[in-house]
Amino acid sequence: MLEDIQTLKSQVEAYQINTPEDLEAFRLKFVKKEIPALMGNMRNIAPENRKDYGLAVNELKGLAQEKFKAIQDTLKAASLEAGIQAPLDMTLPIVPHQLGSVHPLTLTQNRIIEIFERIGFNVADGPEIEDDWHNFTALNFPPNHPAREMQDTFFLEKDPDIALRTHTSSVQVRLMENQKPPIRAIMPGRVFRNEAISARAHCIFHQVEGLYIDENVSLIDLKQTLYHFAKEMFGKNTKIRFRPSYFPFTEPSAEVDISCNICQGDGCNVCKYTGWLEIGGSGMVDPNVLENCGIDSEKYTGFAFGMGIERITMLKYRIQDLRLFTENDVRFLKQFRNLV
Ligand code: 2NM
Repeated sequence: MLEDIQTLKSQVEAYQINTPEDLEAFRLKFVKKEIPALMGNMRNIAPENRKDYGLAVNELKGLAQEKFKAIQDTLKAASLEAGIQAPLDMTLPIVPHQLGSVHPLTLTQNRIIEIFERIGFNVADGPEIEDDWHNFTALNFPPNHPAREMQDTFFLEKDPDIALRTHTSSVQVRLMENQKPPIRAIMPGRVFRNEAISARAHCIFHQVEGLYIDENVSLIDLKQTLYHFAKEMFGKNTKIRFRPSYFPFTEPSAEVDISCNICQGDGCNVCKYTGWLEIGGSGMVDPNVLENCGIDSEKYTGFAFGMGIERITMLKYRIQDLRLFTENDVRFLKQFRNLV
């Protein structure tokens, strides 16, 4: 039996190939037919010899494949040199040109900017790496506030005064320090919190915060501004409600809800049968914060608000899992192809 393999091996080695047709004949004779036939003989081999036999056939198969590949390359190179190419079929349909799409978070951020720019807000940005003053102290966070703990904030190991910003309020502090009122601006950007990644949380996410400081700015201005935003973003029938809350940097403070855009307030599993969805927080800037930033709190008042861009995007496009935003699965991303 091993002799059969030897014979075939000699034939493979001796086989003359000069043209693509010879090559195809070689492939059909050895690779497709005779070597597989030897393989098929396995059951006629005594069990104690099967291993050697299998190895020998496999070796022969490798030899034939290598010879095929080597000659195929040589023939291809030769035909290219001679200027012979596969004929171009001008009737074939063209390969469609695939355009990329704008990321859903960018879509939402752009829309938010557009809505606020139209009512007179500027867009500001600032550093993602912040010091304690801009991220916490100026914002009225007491020294022992839980947000200042390692498990909530990413601090620089060598210098605990430096951290990745946990909100874009730090940009608002910089703005208030450097600009005289009236100030009317929003700050979209990346923020960082030391959290485990899940369907609802990520350690990197996006926020947009807004700030309006002038003489006589009141809670009515805050409510109307956010009401306008909600209608522009989620449709003109959207309602808004404020729930009293607490933030270190605002007093009074309120959580902001919109009427559920899925059940229109009737109650469904998205709004947990409450008819309302939380979109962010807000309040009147605490006089301490104004003073910390060099603004006369006797003369000026202001409102501020903050919301998560991921959350707004999930509500608007009914996305169930936050992780889709960072996985770059084209099947997800291309659904936003026609939106700008
Ligand atoms: C929020 C909620 C409420 C806020 C406050 C300030 C500042 F700098 F003026 F004090 N910026 N952003 C604020 C207020 C942010 O996010 C949920």
